[in-house]
Amino acid sequence: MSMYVVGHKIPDSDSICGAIALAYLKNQIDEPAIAARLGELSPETAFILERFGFEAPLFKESYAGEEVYIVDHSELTQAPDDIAKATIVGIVDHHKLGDLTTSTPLECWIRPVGCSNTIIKMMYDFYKVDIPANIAGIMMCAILSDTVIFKSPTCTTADIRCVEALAEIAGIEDFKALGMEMFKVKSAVEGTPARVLVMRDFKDFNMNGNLIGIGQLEVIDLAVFDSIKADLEADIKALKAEGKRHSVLLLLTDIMKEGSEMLVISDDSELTQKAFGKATVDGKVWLDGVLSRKKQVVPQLQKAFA
Ligand SMILES: [Mn+2]
Repeated sequence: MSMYVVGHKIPDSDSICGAIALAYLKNQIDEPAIAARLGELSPETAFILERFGFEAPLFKESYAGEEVYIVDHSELTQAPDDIAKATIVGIVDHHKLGDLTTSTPLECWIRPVGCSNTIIKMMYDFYKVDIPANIAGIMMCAILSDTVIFKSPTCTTADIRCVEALAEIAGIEDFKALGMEMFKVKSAVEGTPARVLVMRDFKDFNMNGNLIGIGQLEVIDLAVFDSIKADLEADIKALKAEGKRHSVLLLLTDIMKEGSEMLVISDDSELTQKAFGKATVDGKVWLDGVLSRKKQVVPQLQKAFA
């Protein structure tokens, strides 16, 4: 029986490239594996797969009765809906430990680094398996994406060394230029419906019983949002009204200015004051230096809900 290797809902490049890279490694060590995904590819991920000649992993939402290797998350809200009916055989992740539990022993590769693919590279080294050039390419791009080309406070020396090694294997001389190309693809938001943008990189978190949805759009210039910001604000308001969320937050991240404007709809009008020491004015707040949802937004919100 093959295991399925799958990243989180609304997959990002780390989840997709990680599933492909880890499934390949598992097959090389005689543990049959199939890369899968829980959603559509983002334009950035489509660009990466096209650049290195990969098809999208298998789209599969149901895993009841299957063996599953979890990539890039450990939160129930981000996992397959029927994960409780599956056997989790392993987790590779670089987020805070979530609430997924298992009934059987599993392998865990969890490290506080900038990207799951950095850990997957450690797994290749551990098993002494050579990384093919095209797989090295997608792993490298996933790390450049997650670490915002090394600018994110989540980036570690291990991530940088890893990108350098993978770039050599992939035969990419100027990996920073390729990283900028990726972020240019990410910045092309005009003409895309507001809901698609809000949900493009969206994660739900359970914070002390409150459901908090946090989206993020990383661009090279916030001016791309000038003509559509009102639509985005209206859409997160609609999204909150449709569901059971306490708050819907959308981070508009400027990777060059290195900060984020957060659009806020919340049951608690003091939320950003409590979490970040800055009041929300007219549904918005500028958070200087904030690039990382996992390190600079989620923990601060968790504390506000504690
Ligand atoms: Mn990741």
